Amino acid sequence: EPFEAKKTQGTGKAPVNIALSKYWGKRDIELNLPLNGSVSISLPGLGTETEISLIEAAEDKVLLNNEPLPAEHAFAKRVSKFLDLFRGGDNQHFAINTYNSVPTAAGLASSASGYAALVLALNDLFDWQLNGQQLSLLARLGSGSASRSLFNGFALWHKGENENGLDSFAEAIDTKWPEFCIGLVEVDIKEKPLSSTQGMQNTVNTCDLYQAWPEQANRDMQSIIEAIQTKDFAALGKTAEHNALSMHATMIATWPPIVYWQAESVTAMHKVWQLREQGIEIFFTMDAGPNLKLLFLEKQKPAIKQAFGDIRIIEPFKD
Ligand code: 2P0
Repeated sequence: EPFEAKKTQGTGKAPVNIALSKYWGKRDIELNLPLNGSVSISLPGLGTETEISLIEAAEDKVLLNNEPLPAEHAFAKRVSKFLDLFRGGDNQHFAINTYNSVPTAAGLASSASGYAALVLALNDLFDWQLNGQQLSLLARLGSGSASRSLFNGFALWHKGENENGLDSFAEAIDTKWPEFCIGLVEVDIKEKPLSSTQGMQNTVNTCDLYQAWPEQANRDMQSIIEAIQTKDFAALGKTAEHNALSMHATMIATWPPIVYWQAESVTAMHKVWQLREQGIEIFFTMDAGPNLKLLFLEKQKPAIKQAFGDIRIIEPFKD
């Protein structure tokens, strides 16, 4: 009996992740099957913790950071639709309490850690004892990038070839890189104006430049995997920054245009390029929001702090 609770409450915890080569565009919208593979790094200490239990009620009860959400709230609706996959019967509903230690939807993908934590909580509640690949596959059904949040360190999400999606899951790349640092330049943490789900749909449908994307993305993914394995930071940084800017180029060439950048985002980019001209190895990546994520090695920390002030610095293999 797959949907019989083995305990009164299940819990799960998962980190957010930042893609070094990005996921942008689906070949199957229902199953969240991507048009290209992607590689990410998880940020320990930033993420989601979720508790889940079964209730006899007419609908699910969803709490976000202890705030009950109305059933018609977009987040509650999306979670309930995902939970439809796991109901034992019509009157079987869930109470979910989910805590985010990142501002929701600020471009630090909380949907990624959210669905990964939710799948871990379900696995705990129902005692499925699934492995990382199986958990990743289920998390992908909630949100594509969630497939990568089941793992610490670097993760690789295989695009997969099958229509059923059974080969589209992520796995850990088991290279540890203690000197690897990420700096968070927070330009704006307000809710983003357009969801990634809608944004990538619009891009696939209206952007002529998008044709070139899947091929570049898959090439970048291979380069980044190689750079991780050989600890070639210059190659990793260059490929990650170019990949992010290429993704944003497809967004900008979408109609209606998708421009997540703000003026301060561009100012921060120029700062990165100036530092590079001075010989400091620093690169950036950006997601569906205005914030920059700086990529650098530990030895550059003083220079980064001097240039960017008191930004949050994450050391994924030390924190
Ligand atoms: C990424 N992003 O690879 C890319 C880069 C945003 C920009 O994955 O529709 O929230 O839930 O599968 O996973 C954000 O997209 O989209 C994302 P859905 P998701 O991190």
